[in-house]
Amino acid sequence: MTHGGQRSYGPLGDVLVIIPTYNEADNIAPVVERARAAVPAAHVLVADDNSPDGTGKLADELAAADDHVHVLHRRGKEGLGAAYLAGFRWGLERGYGVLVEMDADGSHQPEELPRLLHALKGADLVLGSRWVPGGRVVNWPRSREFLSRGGSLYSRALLDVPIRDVTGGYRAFRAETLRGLTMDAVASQGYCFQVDLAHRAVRAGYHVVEVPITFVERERGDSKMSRDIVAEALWRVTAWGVEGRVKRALGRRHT
Ligand SMILES: Nc1nc2c(ncn2[C@@H]2O[C@H](COP(=O)(O)OP(=O)(O)OP(=O)(O)O)[C@@H](O)[C@H]2O)c(=O)[nH]1
Ligand SMILES: [Mg+2]
Repeated sequence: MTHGGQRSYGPLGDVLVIIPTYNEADNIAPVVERARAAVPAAHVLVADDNSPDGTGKLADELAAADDHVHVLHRRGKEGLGAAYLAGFRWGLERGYGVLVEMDADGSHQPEELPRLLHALKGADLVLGSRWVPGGRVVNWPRSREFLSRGGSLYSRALLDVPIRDVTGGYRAFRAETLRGLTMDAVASQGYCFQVDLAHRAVRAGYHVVEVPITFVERERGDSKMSRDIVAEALWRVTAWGVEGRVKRALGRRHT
């Protein structure tokens, strides 16, 4: 998607990869190591919600051994959205130029990060996308693929956003893009946090680019996907869609 034709973009600046964790003890060390190897200059911030399985302590050990690794300890499980908002704040306060969202479970392959960062040189926001040509999903049951594709289609139609993979969570934001989105009002927690941010970015006129990724289903640890998360996404997306339509209809009558 392009807004405003030719635009010049400034240099990217320092990169912070934010990895939210809740009970990812088996995954945290490998994913941090892979991220550090894929983009050696990047810093990593683990945003842990006081995981009962000791993920936070393991992250502390990684941070003690590597000055590019940091840990944000949060009080308890408050959802993916809240963990990312806290991580973004942490990174913006410290002057990072790029903030990356990456799951801990290996679904978002750190080796693909250089491609996302390359695309960000000419964009405000880059989305790793399963549903553009070249994108794919490995080891997903039909039911999960149906839910994800359906969720993206529904959001795309209702919110009128020209994005194929609206629910994905492998993303690279320029710091200015995050600063330009009014985040105080973001209340979404699960997937719809991702829909919410993409929707806000498109509405604000940012140049959003989708880059194909190969998404690999988690091999270790438990999914935090739940019926509640799907339900939240469904009602919030529907409410945003209806609100947008009502506003546009009223706007037309007044002009
Ligand atoms: N800090 C924090 N991290 C969370 C929370 N919920 C999920 N996460 C992390 O967010 C990432 C995505 O969660 P997953 O459980 O993999 O959810 P998912 O990818 O939708 O589900 P699967 O496809 O089944 O893996 C993982 O790194 C989780 O550890 C939370 O409440 N707080
Ligand atoms: Mg996952």
